Amino acid sequence: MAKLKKRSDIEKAVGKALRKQPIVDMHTHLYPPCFGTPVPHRAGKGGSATDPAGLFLWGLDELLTYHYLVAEVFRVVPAAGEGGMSYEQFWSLPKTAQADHIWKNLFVDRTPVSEACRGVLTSLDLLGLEVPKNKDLAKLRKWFAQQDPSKYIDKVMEISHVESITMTNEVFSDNERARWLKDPEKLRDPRFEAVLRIDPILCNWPAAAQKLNEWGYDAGDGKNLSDRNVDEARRFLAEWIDRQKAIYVALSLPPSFSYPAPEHDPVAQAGQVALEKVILPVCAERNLPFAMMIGSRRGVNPSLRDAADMGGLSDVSSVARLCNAFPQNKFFCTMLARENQHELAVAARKFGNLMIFGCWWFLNNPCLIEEITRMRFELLGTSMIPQHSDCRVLDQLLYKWEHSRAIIGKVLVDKYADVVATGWPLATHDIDADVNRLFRKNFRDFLAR
Ligand code: FIX
Ligand code: ZN
Repeated sequence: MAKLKKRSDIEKAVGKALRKQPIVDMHTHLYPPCFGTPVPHRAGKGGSATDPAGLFLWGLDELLTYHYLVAEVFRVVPAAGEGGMSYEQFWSLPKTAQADHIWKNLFVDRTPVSEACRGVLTSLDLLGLEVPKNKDLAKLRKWFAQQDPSKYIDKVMEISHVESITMTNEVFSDNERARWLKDPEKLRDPRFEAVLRIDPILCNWPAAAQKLNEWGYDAGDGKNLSDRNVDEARRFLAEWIDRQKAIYVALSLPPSFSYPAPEHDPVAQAGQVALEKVILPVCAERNLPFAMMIGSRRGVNPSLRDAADMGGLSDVSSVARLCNAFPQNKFFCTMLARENQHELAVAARKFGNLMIFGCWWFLNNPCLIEEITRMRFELLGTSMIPQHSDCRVLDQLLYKWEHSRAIIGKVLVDKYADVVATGWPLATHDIDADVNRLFRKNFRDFLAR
């Protein structure tokens, strides 16, 4: 097998490997059409019937009203005062009018240089669609309205090279829960895998316990967990893992999350009991990883709804203590603060049961993906999962993976060039194997371990 010596040959081999590598996207908020289509695309014509609370989001208007762009439009059109648009006014508009407002203010009146704006343009470009000279959306809307939703999913997955989409299935969302209770078999789509999302169990046990009691599990008073309450909460988790066929269990946590929980905080104390006696034992028994996404400060500006949150510095030592105290458990972890990334990568060097993943949310920007990926390669080699998409709208798979793939490829080329400079023999199949690890195998192996 020929060895690669010149940088240009390495670049070609990395480019080729990336172009043919199928991706398993380990964290998204995407759903297939069987979870309901909120817009009347092809209703009654082979497409799913319209369902206002449906969870399958796709197409131009969803792309333009992504919460990243909602936050950006309120920076340039103030929520109060002359020439502004209040939050209430914005949210009362139909989706197409919200999209028109965002399009006008972020794409027509200004140059769309932010990553979220650029993302819309990349997605349209990859679909072969031209942004009309007069920037009128009518033609584009017509094109999207002609798509068959299920075939369109195939098309987006093919262009983005995504072979499997991992959902986030929120059992504490009434909307989603009702769908699962109705007929779980009707919610299976081989292109999508489920993840049981359980934030309130750890973050707000009193509220979670109240819900569990309403749903027929004896979860107790929300303060203390008796043996019976623990058994019942375990039963709840196990039943939902089965119902969803979940491949892991996940939640997001505020920057203040600490393990052990602070003594003066009874809610955090109860959460810790739920973690130690319910979540981790069930995950261990089922051999499912527990994913912690740490650092989201929720509802900083509630009027922005999904765009209301920001981030903060988290405590990596708590993650290390959990990995140490529960060696029989497997942990996925990502953190939202740039300042946490180095310490988290160092923690992953200490614990084989910790798999770090992705450049989450406000880190999913080219300059930060590059910095974080480079640092991870240097500390962990290829034993990590460099990216997930966090898409909420199907078509975002196109841009999120296109942008990340290019950056990960660029960093890989640098790392290979450094190794080759020492005389190390590097072959194309080594590159193919590494790329496979990064985009698919590390995730699958960790699940199977
Ligand atoms: O908690 C999460 O999974 C976050 O990724 C989301 O809640 C967040 O709103 C998001 O879309 C980030 O990209
Ligand atoms: Zn997410």
